[in-house]
Amino acid sequence: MGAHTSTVLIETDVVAGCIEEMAQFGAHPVAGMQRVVYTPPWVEACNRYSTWLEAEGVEVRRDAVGNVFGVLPGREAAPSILTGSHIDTALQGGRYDGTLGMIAGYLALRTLKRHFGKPRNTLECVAICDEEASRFHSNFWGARAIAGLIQQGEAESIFDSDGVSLADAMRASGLDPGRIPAARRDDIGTFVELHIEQGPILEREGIAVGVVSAITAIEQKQCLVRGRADHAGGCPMDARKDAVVAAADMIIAITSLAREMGAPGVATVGRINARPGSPNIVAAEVDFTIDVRHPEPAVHEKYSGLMARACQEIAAARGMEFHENLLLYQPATKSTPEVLDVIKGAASDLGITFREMTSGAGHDTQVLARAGIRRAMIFVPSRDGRSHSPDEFTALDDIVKGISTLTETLYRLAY
Ligand code: HGY
Ligand code: MN
Ligand code: MN
Repeated sequence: MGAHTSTVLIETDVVAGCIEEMAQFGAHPVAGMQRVVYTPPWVEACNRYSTWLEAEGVEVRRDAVGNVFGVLPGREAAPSILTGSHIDTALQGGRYDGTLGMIAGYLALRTLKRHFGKPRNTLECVAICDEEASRFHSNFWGARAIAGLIQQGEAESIFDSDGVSLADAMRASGLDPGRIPAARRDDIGTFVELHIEQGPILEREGIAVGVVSAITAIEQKQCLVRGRADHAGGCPMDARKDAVVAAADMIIAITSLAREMGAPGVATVGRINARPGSPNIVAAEVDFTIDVRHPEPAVHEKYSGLMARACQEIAAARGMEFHENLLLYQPATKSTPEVLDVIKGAASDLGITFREMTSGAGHDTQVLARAGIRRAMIFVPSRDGRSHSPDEFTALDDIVKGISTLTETLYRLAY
């Protein structure tokens, strides 16, 4: 690791061109982006990423689940230095979440190869196939493949809303689910992910770059409230077992516990369905999701437990049933101090303002951490803190500072 400052230049118009190009793949007809795994726009975006890399003479490798790697082989047989993020988007999401990190990875490799040639350590960028789980409950699918954390038979047992299995969706994109174990890597030493902040802190403080010291724990559950169907006209209010009313009280209880947990803790009910779902029927069943996050494992565990108990008590008090099913759990993750120091040194020597912060969003980084890979993240500001929305935006000037910090970091790690 050298102490030199590579005087690299990230070209603003090239950055803007890449963002614009990727936004063509999966533009939602109403607003924003919808590029979900193993669909035609996703395939086109992966192909374009490969084309960019090949045009720079960077070797392209695609793994069994469709992660696309650009590889600059190193002079020494040392662990790879990897950068990148996910190529899929949230439902009606924005242009920057994930996409910016994989673009940044490509631009960093391109710049380093052009200026400094062959690295000492193998240097790689990656477009990770699926992080958002927008189509399947696939729970960081791309990063889990790399970390060797996909269970045997899992691809056959997860279905999208049309009943298509993840395995069949892979086959439709030309991928063989039988090969998933081959995607596992044990030769990655360090992962550095650039991402938008998805919150308001950097913008509010006028700071260009966030250096992420920890990522939140995330738990998602599918909840079911079972009451009783009755006639909306004939059944008196005090004789009902209304699943919608019970679910509403549960959601209020969850929200007030989240406030008690305090920042940066949060809880969200992002999806809710009532059945049979008719204006003239008291609902027999409601299902809803809970997403609970906190970067301190003990606080997270305490409040997740309190929320579950509150729901059980609300159901029991009305003679109703409440069941919950775990959809996703990612433990909180701390960044590797040595990698954090390299990022801070890079930003500092480039004269770029930065601060340490935690991430309330989940990231591929925390899954790769579970495979023992050294890691840290670089955040760039999000306008008005907006994300998972078509309104996501980061100013080019900030993006260039973020990518410059990333490029310098990779130079120090790999050259
Ligand atoms: O939900 C998350 O935090 C991530 O953006 N998928
Ligand atoms: Mn996201
Ligand atoms: Mn993301």
